[in-house]
Amino acid sequence: MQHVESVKCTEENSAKQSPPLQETQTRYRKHFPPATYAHHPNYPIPIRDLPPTISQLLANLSRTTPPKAITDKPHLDLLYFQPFLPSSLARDLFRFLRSELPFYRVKYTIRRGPAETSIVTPRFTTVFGVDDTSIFIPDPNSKIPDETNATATSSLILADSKTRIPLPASDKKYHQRPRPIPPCLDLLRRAVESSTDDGTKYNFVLVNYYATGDDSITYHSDDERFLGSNPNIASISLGGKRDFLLKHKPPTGSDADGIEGMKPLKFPLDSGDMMVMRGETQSNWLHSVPKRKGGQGVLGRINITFRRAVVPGGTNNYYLYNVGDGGIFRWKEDEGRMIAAEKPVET
Ligand SMILES: O=C(O)CCC(=O)C(=O)O
Repeated sequence: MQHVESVKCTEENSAKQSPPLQETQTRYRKHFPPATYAHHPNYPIPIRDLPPTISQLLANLSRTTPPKAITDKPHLDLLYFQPFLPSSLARDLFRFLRSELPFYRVKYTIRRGPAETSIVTPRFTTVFGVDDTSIFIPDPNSKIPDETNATATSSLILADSKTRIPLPASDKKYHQRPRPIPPCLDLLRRAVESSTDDGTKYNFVLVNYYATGDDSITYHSDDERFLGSNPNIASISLGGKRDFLLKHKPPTGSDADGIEGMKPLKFPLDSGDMMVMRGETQSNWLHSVPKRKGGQGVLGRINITFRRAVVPGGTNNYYLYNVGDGGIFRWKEDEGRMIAAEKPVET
């Protein structure tokens, strides 16, 4: 979705952050020793596979605390996993994804009356996936031996999901080339799908990185038609704790009773928590992660949402607002910040 951000924010935001120096490259390498990478022509960089220390835990998640259903407000249907991932796994996954994913600081313009306003998204973003009308399938003509995860990803091509006929290069359905969900996020997708057990199959992963407490997302709802009606959205938090606010949309007519004057709900989402927004939540509620002074904002926070887009409009929207047309940013461990990188950064 295009979130029209309330505050114009610049890339200096990312450079301004001054967390204490985290760890050196060497210590990071030692923690996550050399591994395999997923390659794909539509990826800007190869994307590292999860080290076995993380993937084994993810594949064998056992639930100690049952999720809490929150349905005590009009049209609200939340499932709150507190936590979804144990804290050490959440910490390792946070450090891994921040270091290994390509991020963007997307710029776009909006028209307000006669004036064009330029917006810089006040957080880093990235996205993978394709809507229901297409599917990634192994290229039948691929010469690459299909032995490892890495080569399996590199031979994926887009096809029509009904006929499984490959989309020709000339196809104009997508404005940007969709990227298959890399194995490191696909394992998480599967863990989410089996934990929620509601039959939802997600085809998109959107990742936000809030570098400091100055990064945010304004009130919005993910109520676009391209998600179908009453979409489920599963949202995982990693890293610094940040408040997640929900408020009801302005009531209409007879609906006002019990809604007017209702205070926003506040969930201080911690590393490893998962909030699943279900049913009528998107069509009736707005959510946000406001800027935050002090607290854990300085630690950085990753948010991962799993969604299911049903038509190509969803794919075009997600790549436009989460990849855009600028260069990539990569986490630089020894500087403790994201840096603009035209070429892959050695880690
Ligand atoms: O960071 C979060 O918890 C919320 C993210 C969100 O609302 C979105 O990506 O639409």
